[in-house]
This record gives sequence, C-alpha cells and structure tokens, in this order.
Amino acid sequence: AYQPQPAHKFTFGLWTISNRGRDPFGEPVRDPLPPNDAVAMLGDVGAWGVNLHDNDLVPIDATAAERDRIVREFKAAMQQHGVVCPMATVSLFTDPIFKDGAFTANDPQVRAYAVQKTMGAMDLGAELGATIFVLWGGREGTETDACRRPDDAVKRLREAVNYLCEYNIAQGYQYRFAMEAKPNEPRGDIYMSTTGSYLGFIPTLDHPDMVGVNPEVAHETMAGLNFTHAVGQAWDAGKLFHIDLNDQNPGRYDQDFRFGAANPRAAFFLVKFLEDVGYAGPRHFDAHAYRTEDYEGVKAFARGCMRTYLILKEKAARWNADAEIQAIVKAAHGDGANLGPFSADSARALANREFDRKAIAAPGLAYEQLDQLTTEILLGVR
Ligand code: 3MF
Ligand code: MG
Ligand code: MG
Repeated sequence: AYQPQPAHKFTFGLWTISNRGRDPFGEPVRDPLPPNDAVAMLGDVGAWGVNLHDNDLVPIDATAAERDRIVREFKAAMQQHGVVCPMATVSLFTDPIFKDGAFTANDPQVRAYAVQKTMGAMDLGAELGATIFVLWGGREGTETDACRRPDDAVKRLREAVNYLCEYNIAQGYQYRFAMEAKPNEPRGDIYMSTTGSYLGFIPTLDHPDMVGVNPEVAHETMAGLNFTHAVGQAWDAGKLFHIDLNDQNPGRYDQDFRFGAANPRAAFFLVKFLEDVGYAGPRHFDAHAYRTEDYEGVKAFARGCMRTYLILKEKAARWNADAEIQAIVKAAHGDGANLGPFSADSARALANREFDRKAIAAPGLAYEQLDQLTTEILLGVR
C-alpha cells in the first residue's frame, strides 16, 4: 500500500532533491548532487518524473558541445532509471542580470535576453520530452515602486509571453505554458501575486488557450489564502495545467516543506479535490528536505511527499464512501432546482416568489459533525 506508481504521476524538480540547504544565513549543508545521480535517486524512491530549470542541468555558460554532451548523458540516465521529464522551466532569477526582473525589467536588453534564454530552455525541455513549460516570475517585482509603473510591467510580461507562444507554434513544440504566482520572495513584492492574478491576465494574451497556471501550496499560503479555492477556480477555468505541492505555515519565510508537513488537513481537502475532479496532470513536489538532513534524509523527504499524498487519497475515498458523512453532505446541499437561465418570465417569477427567511435560516447545517467526522478519518479512528 502507498507504493508510488507511474500512474500517480509523481514528479520532483531537479532543484528540489538537489537542494543543498543553503539559506540566507547559512552555507550549504549537503554536497552537490549531480543531475544524473538525482535521477537515479528519483528512480530509487519510485518517482515517475523529473522537472528542471535549464541551469539545473546545463550551466549558464556551457558551450554548445558541453550542452549536447550533458543532455545526451542525462537522457541516458533518465532511460536507465525509468524517469520521464514532463515539465521544463527556466531560471530567470539566479543570474545577476535578472536583479531587476526578466520579462519586466526596465532594461530592454535584459528583457530580450530573458526571452532568448527561455527559448533555449524550451528547446532543452522539448528534447527531454516535456510538454508543460512553467513560467515563474521570481524576480518580476519590486522593492520600491518608484522604479516603474505596475501596468507597464503587465504590458511587458504580456509581450514576452505572446512572443514565446509564437515561438512554441513556430517550433511545433506543442507546449502548454503554466504560469506560477507567488506574492513575495525573493523580491519584496512580486507582480502577479496570486493564481487569481494570472487567471485575469491569461485572457488578455494572443493565445489564451496555450496558457494556464501552476499554483503552489506555499505561494498561496504565504499570501494568506486558501490554496484549494485557488485550485478550484483554476480547474473551473480549464487552466489547471500543472501543480506545485509542498507545505507552508502562513506568515513565515518560503518554507517549501514536505507535502502535508504543516497542514495535513488542508492537504487532505486539496488531494480530495484533485482526485474527485479527476485532475490528470503531474503531481509535482516543489519542496525540499530540512537543512538538518543528509541525502538519506532527502530520500525520506521524497518518499514522504508521495506516501502522504497516497494516504490522503485513500482517506478521501474513505470520506466519499462514508454513509454518515454523505448523508450530512446531501442534506447540506438542499433539494430543488438551481436558478436556471434568465428570462423575463423567470425574473418576474423570482421577483414574486415568497421566501420564509426565518424557516430557511432555522435549521443547523451539521457542519460541526461533518468536520468532526472528517477529523476522525484523518486521525485514523474512522
Ligand atoms: C519558488 C518556486 C520555483 C518555481 C520554479 C518552477 C524554484 O518559490 O516555487 O522553484 O516553482 O522556478 O518554475
Ligand atoms: Mg515555491
Ligand atoms: Mg514552485
């Protein structure tokens, strides 16, 4: 039981298990883990896939010949360990050139370089078999809003994404882009701070069908929001192209904890949602092991992410099959038809309909009992 299978589509970023535990106050605690060894580790723990930024694999100053050798050897490692690459992304935040942003930077040379670098990362991902391309605007933001107008940033971002969509078409890559929101860190404030911001931005693009979102548990939680609600809205819009699973306590630094480590209850409602609606994309863990760990601890971290997901999936099935829970849910949803389409007749009928406010408001909804039963399932006594 709880054994990860390819059908579960569990993936990890190369940057997640290779994370060396550097933080703003401390040096790395783990030795570098070469990409091919990381792939071996992912195969070992039973993950389905690996995702990567261009420079997780290919150093930013590699020659074309070095790049080709690295990619060739990486593909061989993927093959050997039975690991696929469904998603690729680009680092537009590590190099100092991006200190004032990438697509939204004030310097047009930086903006052009950012698009060039992303095109290269798309080439790389396509070579590895990726069909999803994530864009996280890590440095698209400000410390001081004196530097530019925020609507100019939106226009520049739109220009860049439109350009990349055209490149996608011209190259015949068939990528779907997934935009990842985050409210802050590393910038003081990042543009497109929530998944909802991107859901508003996407319809303004030239190829809106090609672009969706990549919501992340930690990012929405850092903004103090309910992650599952954001995911629900993305799903409803047909825009849930990818998802970043991890965990986070509100009001803290960007923690990237093991999935379910901070708020297993929220994780339960998330897994239940994804499984109930039949989300078919990768379950990507964008998290890393505590700084206290060696690489055995990293493996425990990776296994833990997947195991917790599968445990919560089983709990969700148990919840759905629980007669007492379902009776409360059914009662809570009420009987009778929805509002129905607007017409002059239906509006007149609605205007004249009588509502017994007191009687309607009188019964309790039994959500206390519903929640307690949920808790008991989660705590393993039901
Ligand atoms: C930062 C993130 C990023 C993105 C990654 C993928 C380094 O908080 O979540 O991880 O997920 O860049 O595009
Ligand atoms: Mg993150
Ligand atoms: Mg992420």
